[in-house]
Amino acid sequence: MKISRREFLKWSAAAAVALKLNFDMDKLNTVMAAESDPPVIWLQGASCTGCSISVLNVTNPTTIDNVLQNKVSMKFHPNIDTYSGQSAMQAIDNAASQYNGQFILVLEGAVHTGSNQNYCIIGQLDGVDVTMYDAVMKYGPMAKYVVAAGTCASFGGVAKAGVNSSTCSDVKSLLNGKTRSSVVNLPGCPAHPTVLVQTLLDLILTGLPAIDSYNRPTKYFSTRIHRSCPRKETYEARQPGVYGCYEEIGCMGRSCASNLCPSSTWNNNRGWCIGVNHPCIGCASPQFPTSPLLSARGD
Ligand code: FSX
Ligand code: SF4
Repeated sequence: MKISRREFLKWSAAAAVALKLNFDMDKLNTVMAAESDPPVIWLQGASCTGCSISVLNVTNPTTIDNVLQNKVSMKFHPNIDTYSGQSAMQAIDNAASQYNGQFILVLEGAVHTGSNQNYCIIGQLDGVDVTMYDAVMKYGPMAKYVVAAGTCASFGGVAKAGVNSSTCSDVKSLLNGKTRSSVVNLPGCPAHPTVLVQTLLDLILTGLPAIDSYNRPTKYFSTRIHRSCPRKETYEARQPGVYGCYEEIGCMGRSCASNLCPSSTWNNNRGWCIGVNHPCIGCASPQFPTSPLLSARGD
């Protein structure tokens, strides 16, 4: 049987995964994704890595193996790359230089600004510490598109909550006026996997999507959850865990915009917060985390 080089590489990657072999995803993607497409560099700052976990679990529009093998040329991702230390930082720097003005920079997590930005050092390049702030300010202006993945990167989120003693900032405030196009905010704690992957594909295939005043794609953030919630007009629940509408106990569905939560839901369409009998905590809101539920618990 005759197979193409592309098929051979796909089978090799699948076999390597099955056998738990260590293979260089960067080199593989360099070959398999279209070289003319904008590659992706993904960096993590003040986050819990939840947005990366979310994207690794994507099922719609396709699964992560197909994304990484055929759709997106991922030049660097902290959790799936085999690089570490100097070679990781060098890989990021090389990719940014090689694809200057062409790559998509995905930033996950908020960015520490105080104490010389030293609360978040992401690595060393030639013996010099590189902070997340340094990386954002260096690579942000070089990128064709900048995507803020998750509420922390979009609005500060959990990382910036309360008195913000670690001086976290959202991405857009730091890069204001310094990027080649508007920062695209994809809030959600974590960001929805379909929103993340489809937005990357939209950027690659058609360019910047329509965005609202919070820089969110209107395609995913035009509707508040309450508007399409199936619990409207149902029994008013007095506590989580029982079926009903949670308005009386602080549901944030009236103020939180997220088209996919009530429709596509989460976990391969298995469920969503209200669907499993918990009020919406507004995790995609610019004000998150300020849910009355969280305050009531003293968080
Ligand atoms: Fe924040 Fe995300 Fe919440 Fe965690 O990118 S949006 S804490 S799920 O990982 O940064
Ligand atoms: Fe609205 Fe929340 Fe009640 Fe759903 S559970 S109808 S989002 S208040």
